[in-house]
Amino acid sequence: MKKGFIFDLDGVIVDTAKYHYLAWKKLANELGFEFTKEQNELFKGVSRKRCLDILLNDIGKIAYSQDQFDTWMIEKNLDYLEFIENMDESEILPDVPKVLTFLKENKFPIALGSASKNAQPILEKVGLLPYFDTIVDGNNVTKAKPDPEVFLLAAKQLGVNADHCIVFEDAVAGVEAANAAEMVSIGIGDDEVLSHAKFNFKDFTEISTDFIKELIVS
Ligand code: G16
Ligand code: MG
Repeated sequence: MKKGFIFDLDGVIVDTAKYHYLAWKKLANELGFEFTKEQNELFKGVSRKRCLDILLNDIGKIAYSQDQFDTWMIEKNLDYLEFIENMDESEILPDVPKVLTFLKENKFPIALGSASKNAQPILEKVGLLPYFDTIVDGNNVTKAKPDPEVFLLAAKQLGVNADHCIVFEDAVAGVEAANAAEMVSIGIGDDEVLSHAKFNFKDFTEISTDFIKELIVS
């Protein structure tokens, strides 16, 4: 049976973490506390709601009403949308198009599996939307990574069995989600952090088409 390929967005295709960081930092500063780049690491692959939970309860340790929580969620996203407004293809991470083109030329189904609710406009901005047969993101799932829901739905929409899917992920929660879905997990980033991935690469410059050919036949 044919293999399917699922890509995470932030940290795999583009580095939107820096824009999420700026928007969360702006909110934290307005609320009177600091938010560091190290703390931003905890937010990678994590849903917007969960990020705000962590920001208010664990980092800021402030009291708030449900109305305030909802307002801050909206405010953070509006700031984030401003930060990503001018994104273009120069922000695609190295050699991502090489891998996408190889898969497309060989007619392998490709899905996005992201926690973000802004995934589709980002793919449009960087010009990669045409590569994707389906997009599953924060708008389509109820359970966040490490739950496998996002990847299982992507496999279903591609018409590929879960155990024939290969997932590229930069977040611990994402690797766990791929493993829970019984997919082949490929960690992109620090192999010590992503030690549960089946294969590890620093970025796509380390991934050869020969490696992908091996995945396809294995
Ligand atoms: C991305 C980021 C997370 C972000 C989440 C939700 O996930 O890694 O930091 O909190 O999306 O994003 P939004 O606020 O745009 O809905 P992924 O799965 O693409 O790495
Ligand atoms: Mg990610």
